[in-house]
Amino acid sequence: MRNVYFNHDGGVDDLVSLLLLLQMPDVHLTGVGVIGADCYLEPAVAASQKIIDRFGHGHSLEVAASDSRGVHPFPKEWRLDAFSLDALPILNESGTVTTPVAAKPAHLDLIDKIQAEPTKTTLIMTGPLTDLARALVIDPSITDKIDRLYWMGGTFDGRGNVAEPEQDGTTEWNAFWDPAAVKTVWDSPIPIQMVGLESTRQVPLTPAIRQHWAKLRRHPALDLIGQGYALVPALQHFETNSTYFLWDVLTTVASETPAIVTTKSVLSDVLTTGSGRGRTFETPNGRPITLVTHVDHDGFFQRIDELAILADK
Ligand code: AGV
Ligand code: CA
Repeated sequence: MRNVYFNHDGGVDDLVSLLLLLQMPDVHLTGVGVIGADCYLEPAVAASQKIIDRFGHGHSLEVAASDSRGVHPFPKEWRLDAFSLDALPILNESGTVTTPVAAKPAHLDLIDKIQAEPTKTTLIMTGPLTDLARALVIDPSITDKIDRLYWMGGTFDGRGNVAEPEQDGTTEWNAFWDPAAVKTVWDSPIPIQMVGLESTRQVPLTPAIRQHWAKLRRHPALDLIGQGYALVPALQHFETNSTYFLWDVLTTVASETPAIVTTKSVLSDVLTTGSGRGRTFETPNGRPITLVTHVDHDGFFQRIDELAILADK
Protein backbone atom coordinates (compact mmCIF):
# COMPACT_ATOMS: atom_id res chain seq x y z
CA MET A 1 0.00 0.00 0.00
CA ARG A 2 1.17 3.52 -0.85
CA ASN A 3 0.48 6.44 1.48
CA VAL A 4 -1.22 9.25 -0.43
CA TYR A 5 -2.19 12.73 0.80
CA PHE A 6 -4.59 14.60 -1.49
CA ASN A 7 -4.90 18.39 -1.59
CA HIS A 8 -7.56 19.75 -3.95
CA ASP A 9 -9.59 22.84 -4.71
CA GLY A 10 -13.15 21.61 -4.97
CA GLY A 11 -13.85 21.66 -8.71
CA VAL A 12 -15.88 18.92 -10.34
CA ASP A 13 -12.72 17.10 -11.49
CA ASP A 14 -11.09 17.59 -8.05
CA LEU A 15 -14.02 15.87 -6.35
CA VAL A 16 -14.18 13.10 -8.96
CA SER A 17 -10.45 12.59 -8.29
CA LEU A 18 -11.23 12.09 -4.59
CA LEU A 19 -13.95 9.59 -5.47
CA LEU A 20 -11.52 7.58 -7.63
CA LEU A 21 -8.64 7.75 -5.11
CA LEU A 22 -10.94 6.13 -2.55
CA GLN A 23 -11.34 3.13 -4.90
CA MET A 24 -7.66 2.54 -5.74
CA PRO A 25 -6.67 -0.86 -4.36
CA ASP A 26 -3.03 0.09 -3.62
CA VAL A 27 -3.69 3.52 -2.12
CA HIS A 28 -3.76 4.26 1.61
CA LEU A 29 -5.27 7.74 1.70
CA THR A 30 -3.87 9.43 4.83
CA GLY A 31 -5.52 12.83 4.52
CA VAL A 32 -7.44 15.29 2.38
CA GLY A 33 -6.93 19.06 2.30
CA VAL A 34 -9.27 21.49 0.58
CA ILE A 35 -8.21 24.96 -0.56
CA GLY A 36 -10.73 27.63 -1.52
CA ALA A 37 -9.26 28.43 -4.92
CA ASP A 38 -11.46 27.19 -7.81
CA CYS A 39 -14.33 26.67 -5.33
CA TYR A 40 -15.96 28.09 -2.23
CA LEU A 41 -14.46 26.39 0.78
CA GLU A 42 -17.54 25.36 2.78
CA PRO A 43 -19.35 23.37 0.09
CA ALA A 44 -16.07 21.87 -1.16
CA VAL A 45 -15.20 20.62 2.34
CA ALA A 46 -18.74 19.31 2.84
CA ALA A 47 -18.79 17.55 -0.54
CA SER A 48 -15.44 15.93 0.31
CA GLN A 49 -16.79 14.67 3.63
CA LYS A 50 -19.88 13.26 1.94
CA ILE A 51 -17.90 11.53 -0.83
CA ILE A 52 -15.74 9.85 1.83
CA ASP A 53 -18.87 8.86 3.79
CA ARG A 54 -20.62 7.41 0.76
CA PHE A 55 -17.73 6.00 -1.28
CA GLY A 56 -14.87 5.59 1.23
CA HIS A 57 -15.56 1.95 2.15
CA GLY A 58 -15.74 2.84 5.84
CA HIS A 59 -12.17 4.14 6.09
CA SER A 60 -11.72 6.82 8.72
CA LEU A 61 -10.32 10.01 7.26
CA GLU A 62 -10.40 13.71 8.09
CA VAL A 63 -10.88 16.64 5.73
CA ALA A 64 -8.73 19.69 6.47
CA ALA A 65 -9.90 23.15 5.42
CA SER A 66 -7.22 25.51 4.12
CA ASP A 67 -6.91 29.12 5.23
CA SER A 68 -4.61 29.95 2.29
CA ARG A 69 -5.36 32.92 0.05
CA GLY A 70 -4.25 33.39 -3.53
CA VAL A 71 -3.15 36.52 -5.31
CA HIS A 72 -5.44 36.09 -8.34
CA PRO A 73 -8.96 34.81 -7.48
CA PHE A 74 -10.73 32.30 -9.74
CA PRO A 75 -13.88 33.38 -11.62
CA LYS A 76 -16.92 33.22 -9.35
CA GLU A 77 -18.98 31.24 -11.92
CA TRP A 78 -16.50 28.37 -11.71
CA ARG A 79 -16.20 28.53 -7.92
CA LEU A 80 -19.97 28.14 -7.58
CA ASP A 81 -19.90 24.56 -8.95
CA ALA A 82 -18.96 23.29 -5.47
CA PHE A 83 -22.38 24.33 -4.13
CA SER A 84 -24.16 22.32 -6.83
CA LEU A 85 -22.00 19.27 -6.34
CA ASP A 86 -22.48 19.36 -2.58
CA ALA A 87 -26.25 19.46 -3.11
CA LEU A 88 -26.51 16.38 -5.36
CA PRO A 89 -29.04 13.93 -3.90
CA ILE A 90 -26.67 10.97 -4.21
CA LEU A 91 -24.39 12.67 -1.64
CA ASN A 92 -27.26 13.61 0.67
CA GLU A 93 -29.34 10.46 0.81
CA SER A 94 -28.21 9.53 4.33
CA GLY A 95 -28.89 13.03 5.69
CA THR A 96 -25.90 12.91 8.03
CA VAL A 97 -22.19 13.67 7.75
CA THR A 98 -19.76 11.37 9.60
CA THR A 99 -16.28 12.19 8.28
CA PRO A 100 -14.87 14.92 10.54
CA VAL A 101 -13.14 18.17 9.67
CA ALA A 102 -9.53 18.18 10.90
CA ALA A 103 -8.61 20.44 13.81
CA LYS A 104 -5.82 22.23 11.97
CA PRO A 105 -5.74 24.17 8.70
CA ALA A 106 -4.72 22.19 5.62
CA HIS A 107 -1.04 23.19 5.48
CA LEU A 108 -0.48 22.10 9.10
CA ASP A 109 -2.62 18.98 8.63
CA LEU A 110 -0.36 18.11 5.68
CA ILE A 111 2.72 18.25 7.93
CA ASP A 112 1.03 16.19 10.68
CA LYS A 113 -0.23 13.49 8.35
CA ILE A 114 3.14 13.14 6.56
CA GLN A 115 5.12 12.99 9.81
CA ALA A 116 2.70 10.50 11.39
CA GLU A 117 3.54 7.82 8.80
CA PRO A 118 6.65 5.67 9.31
CA THR A 119 7.16 5.52 5.53
CA LYS A 120 7.03 8.12 2.76
CA THR A 121 3.88 9.74 1.41
CA THR A 122 2.94 10.54 -2.19
CA LEU A 123 1.32 13.95 -2.61
CA ILE A 124 -1.36 14.58 -5.19
CA MET A 125 -2.30 18.24 -5.63
CA THR A 126 -4.97 19.31 -8.09
CA GLY A 127 -5.16 23.00 -7.20
CA PRO A 128 -2.63 25.72 -6.35
CA LEU A 129 0.53 24.71 -4.43
CA THR A 130 0.03 27.22 -1.60
CA ASP A 131 -0.55 24.74 1.23
CA LEU A 132 2.57 22.75 0.35
CA ALA A 133 4.67 25.91 -0.01
CA ARG A 134 3.53 27.10 3.45
CA ALA A 135 4.22 23.66 4.92
CA LEU A 136 7.76 23.66 3.48
CA VAL A 137 8.52 26.99 5.17
CA ILE A 138 7.28 25.73 8.55
CA ASP A 139 8.84 22.24 8.40
CA PRO A 140 11.40 21.76 5.60
CA SER A 141 12.11 18.24 6.93
CA ILE A 142 8.90 16.96 5.34
CA THR A 143 10.79 16.72 2.03
CA ASP A 144 12.52 13.59 3.43
CA LYS A 145 9.11 11.99 3.88
CA ILE A 146 7.60 12.95 0.49
CA ASP A 147 8.09 10.33 -2.15
CA ARG A 148 6.85 12.44 -5.05
CA LEU A 149 4.42 15.23 -5.90
CA TYR A 150 1.89 14.74 -8.68
CA TRP A 151 0.64 18.20 -9.61
CA MET A 152 -1.98 19.42 -12.04
CA GLY A 153 -0.75 22.81 -13.08
CA GLY A 154 1.40 24.79 -15.45
CA THR A 155 2.04 24.36 -19.15
CA PHE A 156 5.10 24.53 -21.38
CA ASP A 157 3.48 25.16 -24.73
CA GLY A 158 2.72 28.86 -24.30
CA ARG A 159 -1.05 28.32 -24.48
CA GLY A 160 -2.42 29.16 -21.04
CA ASN A 161 -6.02 29.03 -19.83
CA VAL A 162 -6.24 32.30 -17.89
CA ALA A 163 -8.41 34.83 -19.72
CA GLU A 164 -7.91 37.80 -17.40
CA PRO A 165 -6.53 41.32 -17.87
CA GLU A 166 -2.87 42.16 -17.33
CA GLN A 167 -1.37 38.80 -18.17
CA ASP A 168 0.00 37.42 -21.42
CA GLY A 169 -2.04 34.25 -21.93
CA THR A 170 0.80 31.77 -21.29
CA THR A 171 -0.23 30.75 -17.76
CA GLU A 172 -2.26 27.89 -16.33
CA TRP A 173 -4.78 28.83 -13.60
CA ASN A 174 -3.44 26.77 -10.66
CA ALA A 175 -0.02 28.34 -11.17
CA PHE A 176 -1.48 31.83 -11.71
CA TRP A 177 -3.49 31.73 -8.45
CA ASP A 178 -0.22 31.73 -6.48
CA PRO A 179 2.95 31.91 -8.63
CA ALA A 180 5.27 32.31 -5.61
CA ALA A 181 4.04 29.01 -4.17
CA VAL A 182 5.02 27.22 -7.39
CA LYS A 183 8.48 28.77 -7.12
CA THR A 184 8.86 27.62 -3.49
CA VAL A 185 7.95 24.06 -4.42
CA TRP A 186 10.21 24.16 -7.52
CA ASP A 187 13.11 25.24 -5.30
CA SER A 188 12.56 22.23 -2.99
CA PRO A 189 14.11 18.79 -3.61
CA ILE A 190 10.71 17.07 -3.96
CA PRO A 191 10.47 14.94 -7.15
CA ILE A 192 7.63 16.34 -9.27
CA GLN A 193 5.43 14.82 -11.96
CA MET A 194 3.59 17.67 -13.67
CA VAL A 195 0.39 17.29 -15.64
CA GLY A 196 0.03 20.55 -17.57
CA LEU A 197 -2.26 21.76 -20.30
CA GLU A 198 -0.27 20.12 -23.12
CA SER A 199 -1.51 16.71 -21.91
CA THR A 200 -4.90 17.61 -20.40
CA ARG A 201 -5.90 19.11 -23.77
CA GLN A 202 -5.94 15.49 -25.01
CA VAL A 203 -8.80 14.60 -22.62
CA PRO A 204 -11.65 17.09 -23.06
CA LEU A 205 -15.10 16.44 -21.66
CA THR A 206 -17.23 15.51 -24.70
CA PRO A 207 -20.89 14.63 -25.31
CA ALA A 208 -19.75 11.09 -26.28
CA ILE A 209 -18.09 10.57 -22.89
CA ARG A 210 -21.16 11.89 -21.09
CA GLN A 211 -23.27 9.41 -23.06
CA HIS A 212 -20.91 6.58 -22.11
CA TRP A 213 -21.27 7.44 -18.41
CA ALA A 214 -25.03 7.76 -18.77
CA LYS A 215 -25.26 4.16 -19.99
CA LEU A 216 -23.35 3.02 -16.90
CA ARG A 217 -25.31 5.03 -14.33
CA ARG A 218 -26.52 1.86 -12.60
CA HIS A 219 -23.09 2.03 -10.92
CA PRO A 220 -23.47 4.72 -8.24
CA ALA A 221 -19.97 6.19 -8.65
CA LEU A 222 -20.46 6.54 -12.42
CA ASP A 223 -23.85 8.10 -11.73
CA LEU A 224 -22.14 10.71 -9.52
CA ILE A 225 -19.45 11.28 -12.17
CA GLY A 226 -22.13 11.82 -14.83
CA GLN A 227 -24.15 14.14 -12.60
CA GLY A 228 -21.02 16.10 -11.67
CA TYR A 229 -19.87 16.58 -15.25
CA ALA A 230 -23.39 17.66 -16.21
CA LEU A 231 -22.68 20.91 -14.29
CA VAL A 232 -19.84 22.02 -16.57
CA PRO A 233 -19.52 22.75 -20.32
CA ALA A 234 -18.33 19.99 -22.65
CA LEU A 235 -16.33 20.48 -25.83
CA GLN A 236 -19.14 21.05 -28.29
CA HIS A 237 -18.67 22.76 -31.67
CA PHE A 238 -15.62 24.76 -30.51
CA GLU A 239 -13.44 25.37 -27.45
CA THR A 240 -14.26 28.31 -25.18
CA ASN A 241 -12.64 29.66 -22.04
CA SER A 242 -15.05 27.56 -19.96
CA THR A 243 -14.66 24.25 -21.82
CA TYR A 244 -13.95 21.49 -19.34
CA PHE A 245 -11.11 18.99 -19.53
CA LEU A 246 -10.34 16.05 -17.23
CA TRP A 247 -7.31 17.93 -15.85
CA ASP A 248 -7.25 16.62 -12.27
CA VAL A 249 -8.62 13.17 -12.99
CA LEU A 250 -5.77 12.63 -15.45
CA THR A 251 -3.26 13.67 -12.78
CA THR A 252 -4.79 11.34 -10.20
CA VAL A 253 -5.30 8.30 -12.45
CA ALA A 254 -1.80 8.69 -13.97
CA SER A 255 -0.31 8.47 -10.46
CA GLU A 256 -1.89 5.04 -10.09
CA THR A 257 -1.71 3.72 -13.67
CA PRO A 258 1.47 5.19 -15.18
CA ALA A 259 1.00 3.15 -18.37
CA ILE A 260 -1.73 5.54 -19.58
CA VAL A 261 0.77 8.38 -20.03
CA THR A 262 4.07 9.12 -21.76
CA THR A 263 6.50 11.38 -19.91
CA LYS A 264 9.77 13.19 -20.48
CA SER A 265 12.25 14.89 -18.19
CA VAL A 266 12.33 18.69 -18.43
CA LEU A 267 14.60 21.29 -16.81
CA SER A 268 12.29 24.10 -15.78
CA ASP A 269 11.55 27.16 -13.70
CA VAL A 270 8.60 29.48 -13.05
CA LEU A 271 8.07 33.24 -13.47
CA THR A 272 6.75 35.04 -10.39
CA THR A 273 6.55 38.61 -11.75
CA GLY A 274 5.51 40.39 -14.92
CA SER A 275 2.76 39.65 -17.40
CA GLY A 276 3.82 35.98 -17.57
CA ARG A 277 3.77 35.44 -13.79
CA GLY A 278 2.88 31.81 -13.09
CA ARG A 279 4.34 30.61 -16.39
CA THR A 280 6.38 27.42 -16.19
CA PHE A 281 9.18 27.37 -18.77
CA GLU A 282 12.08 25.23 -19.90
CA THR A 283 15.60 26.45 -19.13
CA PRO A 284 19.00 24.69 -19.00
CA ASN A 285 19.52 26.05 -15.48
CA GLY A 286 16.15 24.78 -14.25
CA ARG A 287 15.28 21.94 -11.93
CA PRO A 288 14.32 18.55 -13.37
CA ILE A 289 10.69 17.51 -13.39
CA THR A 290 8.80 14.71 -15.08
CA LEU A 291 6.33 16.16 -17.58
CA VAL A 292 3.38 14.20 -18.94
CA THR A 293 3.39 14.67 -22.71
CA HIS A 294 0.93 12.16 -24.15
CA VAL A 295 -2.18 10.33 -22.92
CA ASP A 296 -3.56 6.95 -23.96
CA HIS A 297 -7.04 8.44 -24.27
CA ASP A 298 -9.07 5.22 -24.31
CA GLY A 299 -6.93 3.54 -21.65
CA PHE A 300 -7.48 6.55 -19.39
CA PHE A 301 -11.27 6.52 -19.71
CA GLN A 302 -11.34 2.76 -19.27
CA ARG A 303 -9.42 3.03 -15.98
CA ILE A 304 -11.98 5.59 -14.73
CA ASP A 305 -14.75 3.05 -15.41
CA GLU A 306 -12.87 0.24 -13.68
CA LEU A 307 -12.15 2.30 -10.57
CA ALA A 308 -15.68 3.66 -10.36
CA ILE A 309 -17.18 0.18 -10.65
CA LEU A 310 -15.02 -0.91 -7.69
CA ALA A 311 -17.23 1.39 -5.60
CA ASP A 312 -20.22 -0.94 -6.14
CA LYS A 313 -19.33 -3.50 -3.54
O1 AGV B 1 -6.50 24.86 -14.91
C1 AGV B 1 -7.12 23.68 -14.60
C2 AGV B 1 -7.53 23.59 -13.13
C3 AGV B 1 -7.78 22.13 -12.72
O2 AGV B 1 -7.20 21.86 -11.46
N1 AGV B 1 -8.78 24.28 -12.75
C4 AGV B 1 -9.85 23.33 -13.08
C5 AGV B 1 -9.30 21.96 -12.72
O3 AGV B 1 -9.80 21.55 -11.46
C6 AGV B 1 -9.01 25.67 -13.17
C7 AGV B 1 -9.78 25.88 -14.45
C8 AGV B 1 -9.30 26.20 -15.71
N2 AGV B 1 -10.33 26.32 -16.60
C9 AGV B 1 -11.48 26.08 -15.93
C10 AGV B 1 -11.17 25.81 -14.58
C11 AGV B 1 -12.86 26.04 -16.33
N3 AGV B 1 -13.21 26.25 -17.61
N4 AGV B 1 -13.78 25.76 -15.38
C12 AGV B 1 -13.43 25.53 -14.12
N5 AGV B 1 -12.14 25.54 -13.68
CA1 CA C 1 -8.52 21.68 -9.46
